[in-house]
Amino acid sequence: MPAAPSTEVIECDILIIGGGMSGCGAAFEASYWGKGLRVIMVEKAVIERSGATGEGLSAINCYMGMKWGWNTPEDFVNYVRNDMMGLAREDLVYDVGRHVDATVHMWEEWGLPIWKKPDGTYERVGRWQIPIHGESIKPIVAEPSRFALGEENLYERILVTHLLIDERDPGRIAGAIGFGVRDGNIYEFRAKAVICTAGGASNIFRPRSTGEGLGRNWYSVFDTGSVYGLVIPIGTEMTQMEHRFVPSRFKDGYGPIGMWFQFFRARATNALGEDYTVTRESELRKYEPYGSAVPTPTPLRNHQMYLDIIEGKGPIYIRTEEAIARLAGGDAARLEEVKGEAWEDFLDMTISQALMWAGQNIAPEDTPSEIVLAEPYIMGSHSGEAGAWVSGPEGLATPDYSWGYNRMSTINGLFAAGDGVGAAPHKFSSGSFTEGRIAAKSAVAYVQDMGDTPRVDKARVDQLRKAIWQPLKTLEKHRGASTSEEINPHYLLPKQGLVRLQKIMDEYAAGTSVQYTTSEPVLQRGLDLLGMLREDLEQLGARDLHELLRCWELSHRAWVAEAHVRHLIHRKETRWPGYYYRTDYPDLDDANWKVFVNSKYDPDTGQWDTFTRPYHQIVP
Ligand code: SFD
Ligand code: AMP
Repeated sequence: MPAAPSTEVIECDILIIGGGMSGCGAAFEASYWGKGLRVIMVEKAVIERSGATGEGLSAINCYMGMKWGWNTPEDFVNYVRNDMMGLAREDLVYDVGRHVDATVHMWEEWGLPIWKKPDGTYERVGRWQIPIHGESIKPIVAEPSRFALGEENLYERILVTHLLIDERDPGRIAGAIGFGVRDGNIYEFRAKAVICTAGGASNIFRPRSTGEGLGRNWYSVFDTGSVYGLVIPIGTEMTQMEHRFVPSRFKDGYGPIGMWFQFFRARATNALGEDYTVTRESELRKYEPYGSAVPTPTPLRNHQMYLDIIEGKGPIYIRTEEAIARLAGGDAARLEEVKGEAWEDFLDMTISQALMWAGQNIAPEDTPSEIVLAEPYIMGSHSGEAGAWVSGPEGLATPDYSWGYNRMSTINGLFAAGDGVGAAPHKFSSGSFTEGRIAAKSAVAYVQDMGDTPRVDKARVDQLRKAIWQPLKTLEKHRGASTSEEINPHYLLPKQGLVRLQKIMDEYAAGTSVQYTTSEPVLQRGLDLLGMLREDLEQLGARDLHELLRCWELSHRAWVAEAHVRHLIHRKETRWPGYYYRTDYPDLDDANWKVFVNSKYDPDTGQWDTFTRPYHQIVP
């Protein structure tokens, strides 16, 4: 390990951070519109298998089907608004809805196999979802983006640790800094515009899978909250950071349930054989007008299952055997086909679930499978809406939702997409790629319109270079103070810090061990403990570059956790039962809280400001 890393400086016009779904969309579009501009992408892994879709997908969950008259963007806004229990940025959601089909058609041209009916129309899983043979969705989507950028503009295996601001204007972006996870060099990127697409956050909360199961989550373990952990520290305004997604999933393998409920039309029943969506129907009336929405909003579906579980009526089983028998209709050949589709769903997307079936002797045509509510995830692209507060599209955004370029954050020149954009959920893979395209087109316009070039502050860069490397030095300095590298009075290894963060979040911020409940005093105590953890993170130690990566991922996760807790404290109601419950404010309160909760961290004072912004209904 070198005692001090060497630094490479890279100058560009547009810097894309993260080569996942939205990053690939941004690269493709920026390269198209930005002829003559230098567009660079930096990714901590290798884009053909990085991010949430690296493990494959079995469906595209955001598709309007406008060419077949299935849905309009207006329908989509109505669906998303209800699923979020009334709160979404309708300008942003509409914008994704009106453009997303074009993305899906382009992916099909690139070779993505979409399931088709004999008449050539796409098969459908549900109203918005279409099935795909999607194990290779990521390489199919990444390759054209790699090609569009040009090999010399793709910097892989570099973890971005911090954003850089203009030395004359703290409200303006100037680039980013990080280190090579293989070569150990520091990379300083100087850019006129930055598009942050570094993914949502898993492992903020103690997962249900601990010990021997650690590392098995629903959302990608490689999504470490960097999209938030990068933008919050420079003072970007955030929205809905209290929101989380608690997915209902096949137990332990984390297999998604959407295909089973919608395509196979399976029921879920409790130990008494009851279907909670039937027996708990009246519970929905407490949450009108959202309780009557079709489909029932995701948190309320969770809430119905939750009530069965806390009343001791579990386990909950998804009745795969019933659904397969019904679809096969007694035809042996059809049975084989349906069994194949059932296994493919998981082999395409969550192989661990197929392994779980094999390991537990589960044949889905014979045996039902247990489902549970998983630990919370902080994200902005699935059924969660945490992220940056961004400017909306011209002609759709109200004046208070618009301050310039579409998808630009409150920091000039800093754009976001995918999990990074708040209050605009249900984008999934296709919508995230689409939002990357939208952000990139605006970033090109921003760069073309801009006057003088931002300048990075050299003193700040020097300070960051030292800080980035510090965990390696800390460990080296104190190595030998005990007989085990893992137990040392002077440093904390990143895994130890992660476990501590997860314990705090689980117990104080409504994780699984407290059945998703919390209250103001509990959250305040959690915030105190997070403050102490933050202090101790200064003493992180790393034995090698891999652990250095883990240190900085943990730092990003800690920012996400703090923002989440501060937002939870601010919103004094229970808007999303089934995601979390404020025991001190157990009801949904539309009269006072049908507003966005926003926050801003002040890098000069270290203080946070949390406040509200109005919700506007833009689409009837
Ligand atoms: O069934 C840094 N998703 C599903 N989407 C669908 O359309 N259909 C499905 O079937 C989906 N399902 C599903 C999904 C995800 C997962 C994990 C499973 C199942 C098991 C959701 C989508 O995948 C998701 O919405 C999008 O991928 C979000 O896109 P984006 O761009 O916001 O995030 P990303 O793709 O994870 O990319 C992030 C990239 O950033 C890199 N990165 N690079 C440099 N420096 C740093 N500090 C970085 N931090 C992160 C990452 O490596 C990555 O490349 S189902 O459950 O609904
Ligand atoms: P999941 O597999 O849970 O990630 O869900 C995939 C897609 O199906 C998402 O768009 C979900 O919102 C949707 N979905 C899952 N379960 C249901 C359900 N019971 N009713 C309606 N939509 C659902």
